[in-house]
Amino acid sequence: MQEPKRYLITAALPYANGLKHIGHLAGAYLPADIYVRYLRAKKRDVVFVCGSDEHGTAIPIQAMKEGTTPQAIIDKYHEIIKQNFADLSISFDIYDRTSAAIHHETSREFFTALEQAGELETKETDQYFDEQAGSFLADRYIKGTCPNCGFTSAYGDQCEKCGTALSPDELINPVSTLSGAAPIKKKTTHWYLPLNRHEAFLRQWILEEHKEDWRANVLGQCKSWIDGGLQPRAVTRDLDWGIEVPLPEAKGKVLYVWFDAPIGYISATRTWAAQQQKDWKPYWYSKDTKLVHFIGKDNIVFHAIIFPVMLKLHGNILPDNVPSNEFLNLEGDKMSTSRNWKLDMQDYIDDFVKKENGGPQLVDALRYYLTLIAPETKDSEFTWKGFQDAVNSELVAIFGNFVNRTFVLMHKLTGGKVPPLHAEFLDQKDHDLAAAILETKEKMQTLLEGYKFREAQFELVDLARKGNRYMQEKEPWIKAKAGSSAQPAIDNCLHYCLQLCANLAILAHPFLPNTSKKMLHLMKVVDKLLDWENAGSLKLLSVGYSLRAPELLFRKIEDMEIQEQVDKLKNNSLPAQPTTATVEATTPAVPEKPAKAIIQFDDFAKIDLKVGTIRTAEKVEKADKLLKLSIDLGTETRTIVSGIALHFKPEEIIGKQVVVVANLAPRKMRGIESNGMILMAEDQSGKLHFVQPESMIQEGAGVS
Ligand code: B3M
Ligand code: ZN
Repeated sequence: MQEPKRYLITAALPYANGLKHIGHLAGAYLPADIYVRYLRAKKRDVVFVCGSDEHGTAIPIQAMKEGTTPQAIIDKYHEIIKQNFADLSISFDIYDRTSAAIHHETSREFFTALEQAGELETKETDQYFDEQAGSFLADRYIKGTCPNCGFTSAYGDQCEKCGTALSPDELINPVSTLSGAAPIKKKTTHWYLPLNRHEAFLRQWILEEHKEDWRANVLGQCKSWIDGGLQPRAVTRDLDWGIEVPLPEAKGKVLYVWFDAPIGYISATRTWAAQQQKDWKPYWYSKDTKLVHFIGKDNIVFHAIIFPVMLKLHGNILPDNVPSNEFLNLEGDKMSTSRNWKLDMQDYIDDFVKKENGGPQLVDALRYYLTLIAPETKDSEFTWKGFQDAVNSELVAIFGNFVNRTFVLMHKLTGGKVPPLHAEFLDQKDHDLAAAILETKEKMQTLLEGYKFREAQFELVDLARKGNRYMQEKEPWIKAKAGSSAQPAIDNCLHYCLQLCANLAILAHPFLPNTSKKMLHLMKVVDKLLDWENAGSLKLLSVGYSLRAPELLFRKIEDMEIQEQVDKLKNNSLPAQPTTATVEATTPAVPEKPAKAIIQFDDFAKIDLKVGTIRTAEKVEKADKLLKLSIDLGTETRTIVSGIALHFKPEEIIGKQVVVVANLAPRKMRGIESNGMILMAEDQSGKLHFVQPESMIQEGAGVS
């Protein structure tokens, strides 16, 4: 492609259904941010769009879990995720939402255009329908026995135990998760995007035109999809959460979330352009726009195959690249939300950034480590030890150290000012350093433009390493002992070191924006210095200019800090397959136990206690301690699995009132999801007693 006139950079729209972890950050958002910051420094016309994906079954399912409405879920998580990105210096030009009116309008217009052009097909199929709830069932709303491993709570699209992808028809004894009833089959019509019509185009465009510049993992997935035979994909769903299909005969149907979500990039561009009083159209229609989608591994086919087909049919430009990372593991295991084996952006922000000794430098520390281990070509692993090493032995000991030494010596040996250069005293080492600066800039540029962020960052630190070596060899502090005859050599050394500092600020900026800013402050120069074209120059700081006193750019990460994180991860994680021995549904207070640590009122206030009435109770198969209870909380009925089967017969507790911890994270026991726990008291003899109101009261009453 010729030098593009403008760049449109997108990062996958996260579902607004929960906190996002550092695997997400490393997968799409951080590399996209590095790329965009580089383009901005090159003074390119660039817009960086992202936002919340607020449709699909993920949202109502989370709402059921949290006992609230889908709208409340998206409102809550949109704000949190948006703030998390801002706190980690991800510099979107807009963080939009797919619930926005303009997005609904853009998506409907898109669908209509394709439909009217005859590019969609309709097909009638039999689909599961819940007669009690009066609605068709999305795959996620159907549970049953996995035909592969026999797990009894497999979903209609996937068995979470053995990982097999399923279709609802394969489930044995399917039941609706809405009502618990067995669903029936009912006829329904849907609109399909016939990908099969576009095979020749996809082969040519992906496997020929992009065989050199797209990453191997992306090409590999595309090839196996195309070779596997492209099928028509349904782009509508029977669901009551989403964008209504703009056809009278499609009443009650919505666009499939993967149809509308990528259109969200277009809607976000429109909103941004309106805010900037710019024309959005060239960004999506003009061939001289370079469109790049940064995504995670599980989004590849949607961005490399399906959305491009939609764009082509709609007359838009196609992505120039779809850089996708592999997965980031954590401390020897896959990151997992259900097992709580993860590090959320929010946790890192709370534990590091917001601490008194934290702040922006620890934002950069995370960005640095995540880029160092970026899973660009294969899965990689985040370990707390690795994080500590990267910060302490690279950011602190190489980069920070070089800048600090330069400033300390400049104040000691050249009066706190940029010393003059004495050309006649320059030697080979000085020339080599100058050459290295220019060479690094060029290398980094090529690497950044080729989406090789890990290697680009390596070059950056390597240049700081060269700076340290140069200073070590020049030993200005030793020369100073020789008296004034050595001053020209000292001046030259510090002059070069200072120019190198200025260069490092420019080159570091895409990766470590906060550090870069702090360096500008130390050098008393303005943002303009950070223009990429300035890199490579040895005339960035003027002779005689006085600079600030040194300040450390980074602090060390202590052993204790990382030990705390490892402990926290292990203590908070949930087992994949709970055993009967670890029943947490009740925590009887055993008197012999040592008293627990003092907590603050705020800690207690986090617990949502409610009065409920037990409506049904039944034994859990092959688990002699467990009872499955349904508990009426007034506005909803909860399933709670409780370890009280050895103490009570199911029939004798029906109708009893209990106190429920209503906001406990859901947890699976014997394949049943338990949503809360009930409070029990244990007496001296080990007998359990219900904790309950003195007399029957309204279900849902709060306890405090
Ligand atoms: N929300 C899936 C995900 O968060 C989906 C991406 C949409 S990008 C248009 O992984
Ligand atoms: Zn299975």
